[in-house]
This record gives sequence, structure tokens and C-alpha cells, in this order.
Amino acid sequence: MAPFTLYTHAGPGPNPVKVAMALEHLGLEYDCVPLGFGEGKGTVKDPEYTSKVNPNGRVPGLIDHKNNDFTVWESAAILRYLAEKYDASGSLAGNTVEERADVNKWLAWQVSGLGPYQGQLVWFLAFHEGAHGEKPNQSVIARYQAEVERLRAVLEKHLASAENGFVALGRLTIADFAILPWLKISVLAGPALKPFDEYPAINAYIKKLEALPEVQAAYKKAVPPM
Ligand SMILES: N[C@@H](CCC(=O)N[C@@H](CS)C(=O)NCC(=O)O)C(=O)O
Repeated sequence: MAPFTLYTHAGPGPNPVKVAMALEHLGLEYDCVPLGFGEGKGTVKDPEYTSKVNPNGRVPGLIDHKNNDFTVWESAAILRYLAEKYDASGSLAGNTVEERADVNKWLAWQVSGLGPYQGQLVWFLAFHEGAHGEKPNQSVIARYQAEVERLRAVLEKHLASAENGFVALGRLTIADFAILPWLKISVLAGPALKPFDEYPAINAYIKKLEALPEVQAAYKKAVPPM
């Protein structure tokens, strides 16, 4: 058994792969356990999983077998845990209070902004009708669309002058690991969102991060091909 167990999504969910990137970057061995959505055995709502790993019934969840099976969930909390415990250089999460604040603000921007708004947009575009038997309200779609484009514009402006093209500290941090999967998975919104050609700095950012070996290894191991 590897020293870490990472609970991932059996589909393309963008949150578990963030953690896989950090584990790969830090050279930490891990086993992936893919869970389905919905309810029942082998899903994120399986009582086996919610009672032992994540009571919130979502992935990722992480067990650190090297630390008495310490368990942590919520991707941002897991990223911080791994960086604080296993990155002695402080490179991934920041070395000073100010550096950490800089990383954390972009981490929070992703988990509280880009992720939820884009996630809801895709839900209403692709899954609402199947679940409720009625077309989604267009004003709901318009609201989420506008908010995602607003957030992308904020990121574009920031990246256009960001040092070395990273979102914080002029170097690779856990904030980049959090943001990239949400940019990549936005293909699920199809033409409802602008193509990245219209956001040149974000486009360059995606390409730069996708070229990193830890990113490629994480996708290969933790995300089934779409
Ligand atoms: N804020 C959470 C979000 C976790 C989340 O929503 N994960 C998705 C997969 S990417 C999930 O488990 N969805 C299951 C469901 O909606 O039932 C995090 O960042 O870890």
C-alpha cells in the first residue's frame, strides 16, 4: 500500500487532480480510489466513505498513512496540509505570512468563486433538464455565465503582468494546482463560455502548466480519459 490514499472521481471531476499534482510534485506515492457520483456502494455518498473519510460526501479526500491515517478533505485544505507537512522549502505554499496570504487569496478565489460558479453553470447547461425534466431558466444560465467571464477577466488581467506567468509569488504554488483543472474542465460548458483565444494570458498559463511533468502525471493517474 502506498503511503497516501487519494479518493478521486471515477469521471473527469476537477478537484481531486489538484491533490494528485501536489503529491506528484512532492514525490509522494499514492493510490487512487475512484468513486462515482450519486448514492450507494462505491460512490461519494457511500457510508463507508462518509463515515471514515469525508462526511461532506465529495472528492477529494486524503488519508495519510504515514501520519496515523490522518484524514483531510476539501481540496484547499488538503493542498495546504501537504505543502505545510511535506514541502520543507515552503515553495508551494509560501515562506512568510505575506507569501502565504498571496497564495491563499488565489486558492480562496478558486474554491469560493471560479469553482462554484462554473460548476453551477455546467450543471444547469448539461444536467438540470435530465434531473428535473424541464429546461433551465435562461436568467440562471446568464447569471453564472456572466460571473465566470468576470472571474476569467480578473485572472486574465492579473496574469498579464504576473511575475513568471504564475498566479502567485512568481513561482509554481498550490494556487496554480487549484486553478488549472477548473480552466481545463470549462470545455464542458461548450460555447456558453468564450474560447481561451480571447484570454491570451490565461491561454499561455494553461499551456505552461500543462507542460509540467507533475501535471501530466497527475492527469494520467487521477483522471480517466474524457
Ligand atoms: N469544495 C470542494 C468541492 C468538492 C467537489 O464538489 N467535488 C466533486 C468532484 S470534482 C464531487 O465530489 N461531487 C460529488 C457530487 O456532487 O455528488 C473541494 O474543493 O474539495
